[in-house]
Amino acid sequence: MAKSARGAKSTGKTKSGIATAPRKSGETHQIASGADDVLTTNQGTPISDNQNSLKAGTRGPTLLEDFILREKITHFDHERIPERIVHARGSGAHGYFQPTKSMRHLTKAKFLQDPKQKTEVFARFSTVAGGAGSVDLPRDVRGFAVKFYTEEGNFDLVGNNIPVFFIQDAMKFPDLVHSVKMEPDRGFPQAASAHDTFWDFVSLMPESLHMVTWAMSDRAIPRALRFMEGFGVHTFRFVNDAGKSTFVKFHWRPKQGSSSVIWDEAVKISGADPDFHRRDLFEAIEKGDFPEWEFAIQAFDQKTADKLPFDILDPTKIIPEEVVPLEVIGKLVLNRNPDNFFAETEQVAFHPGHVVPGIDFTDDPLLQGRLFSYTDTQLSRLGGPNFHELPINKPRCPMRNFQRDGIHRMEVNTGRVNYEPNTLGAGETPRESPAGFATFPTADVGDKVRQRSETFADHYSQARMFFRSQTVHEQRHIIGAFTFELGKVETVAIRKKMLGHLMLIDKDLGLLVAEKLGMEGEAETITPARKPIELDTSDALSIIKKWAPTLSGRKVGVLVTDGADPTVVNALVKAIEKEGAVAAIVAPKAAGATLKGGMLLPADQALRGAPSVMFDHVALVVSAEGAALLLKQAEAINWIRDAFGHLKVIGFTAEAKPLLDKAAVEPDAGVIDLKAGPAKFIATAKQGRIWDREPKLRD
Ligand code: HDE
Repeated sequence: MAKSARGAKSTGKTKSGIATAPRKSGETHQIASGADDVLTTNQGTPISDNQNSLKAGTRGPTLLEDFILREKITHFDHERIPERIVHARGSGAHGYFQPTKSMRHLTKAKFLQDPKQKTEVFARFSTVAGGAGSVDLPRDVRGFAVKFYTEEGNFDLVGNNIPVFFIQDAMKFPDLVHSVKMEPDRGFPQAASAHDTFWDFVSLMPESLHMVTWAMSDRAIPRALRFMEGFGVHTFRFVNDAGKSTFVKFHWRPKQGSSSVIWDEAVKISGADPDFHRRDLFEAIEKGDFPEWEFAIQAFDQKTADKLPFDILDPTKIIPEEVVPLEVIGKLVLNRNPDNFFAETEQVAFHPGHVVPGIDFTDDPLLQGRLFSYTDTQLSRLGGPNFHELPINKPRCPMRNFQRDGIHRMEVNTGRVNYEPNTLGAGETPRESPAGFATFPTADVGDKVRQRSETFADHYSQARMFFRSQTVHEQRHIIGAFTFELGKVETVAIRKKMLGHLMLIDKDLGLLVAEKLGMEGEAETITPARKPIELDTSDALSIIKKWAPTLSGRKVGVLVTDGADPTVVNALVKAIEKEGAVAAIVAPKAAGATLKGGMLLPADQALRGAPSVMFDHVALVVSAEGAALLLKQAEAINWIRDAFGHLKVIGFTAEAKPLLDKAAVEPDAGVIDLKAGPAKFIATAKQGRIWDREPKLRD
């Protein structure tokens, strides 16, 4: 049962006996502590009293002389560093990358040559708008950043879970971020785009509409970090040994499949478990259920680029998979949790400019701006130019150059020579190498201008393609999200302008949102800079269309009361675990439930602390007396009502019927009697949510 997952925490072994990957990074900086060790100051001076400060008399003033107290308090005062200006809240994990085939024909990057070679990685997932202490499930884009510690230096793929971006030019980034963050006078809302300043900005920047439509979709409320796709967003280049360049777009595809939660669920999860995503990632790795992604590329040449109706340098556009197919070239496995959240997840410094020979940039104006920003931000965030020496950021290959000194320098360089070229370094002095990174030479040079290319001017066609590629259920969610967000906007003129944009994306989308806002006929007429064109829809853009039936990695909450039938509980739990899912026992009391026959079944969670939003599906295995007690508890009725409202499969025993009735559960294909065993419950749950239930519950 799920309990064993908890028991595995400190052993390094999982319930299935799988050992998590051995500790590797930063070993030289780790301090092992034993019971016999003496407490010391940071200078190593043994401490005899860690309870009392030095005072003039037991009731007298504390003395300035107390260097132990001052050292301790000074350190404490500075235990926080400025959080990231964006992507402040994140969760990370270690793992490895392995190519599935050699990519020698396209790139000379050494870590992509040999399918037998594993490269150590650290990945960090994040929300964008909220602060470091905000919740995991706001409606937001998620960062998906991976640091590859390759033998030729670190390669950082600093992407998102949405394949396009809000803006086309780095010049607009501070404006975008200011508009979405808390409003500067009032300091709210935290981690939310549903406010006037964001929608004011969006309504004036039609280039953001494609990404905004993605952000209003279920992609922005993922079920878990493990269930997200990732994208490099910009067009990059691969360069091979012969110096030939090929354009590439990078993709991460979760082996676990993609899934999201429902907005009402997200709202409730934020209260029930603000760390929902962080906990999920940590627990999955801790129990040996290692998340895995396929690494895929879309590779294409200039000829293909020229045929596309968009500019490949425009980061607000995708290249549909149906036009340039994805080629899987490797896999990413996350198999070790950080030892220390601060040292690793907080101090890791990603940078799209961290590339290795064989990978190069394009002139995407957003990417070009990013190449400046990421080093600059670390100077204030990590306090100086030596952040590359922190264990989590340090290349695993040798790092040699003549950069010296600066705040927090850890390396103790020796010798007289700190310049190049030199003759005095005698044999110990690093030199340039022809195999080193060389920028791919491009010929295009133009006038010095501040202008947007004409080829960036269509802002509606791909937003339309995205909306029309969704299932009706997903479209309903997008309409609901726009209605919710614009409903929070107080300035009516902004709403009207947004409705005008939505009409251009898709007339039905605009009309339905207007109707739900009670603003029929109020859309402002907007003349697009370029008339949208009709594009083929793409099934790859829908999460539901790609659903592969599975329960693997999911969590089923089983509500059990005193007197419940142990045969039903055991059969159900066994069947759930056989699918690679977790069965979490939820009981009215934290200690557990005493089953028929007298055996105590320990609870994984007490009902009060585990609302049904924390599970993918639920089951009720209760006795008649147990049900009678639960009938009087709002938590129990909400548990069931929410599970039904969130379109989950609900398994039940006959005794639970009064509870289902009180929770207004109507029989449908997802409400399943467990009398005949768990098979039907499992088969239905593998299909995912009961989407057909939704129109009956919310418009
Ligand atoms: Fe970032 N971004 N960004 N960004 N970004 C940062 O760097 C920036 C953009 C992304 O887990 C910052 O170290 C500019 C696109 C991720 O540590 C900062 C522009 C994409 C993370 C910064 C962009 C991203 C960041 C804040 C427009 C997807 C978190 C702290 C020109 C392809 C990485 C830091 C982590 C973080 C700047 C646009 C992804 C301020 C100027 C597009 C995943 O440097």
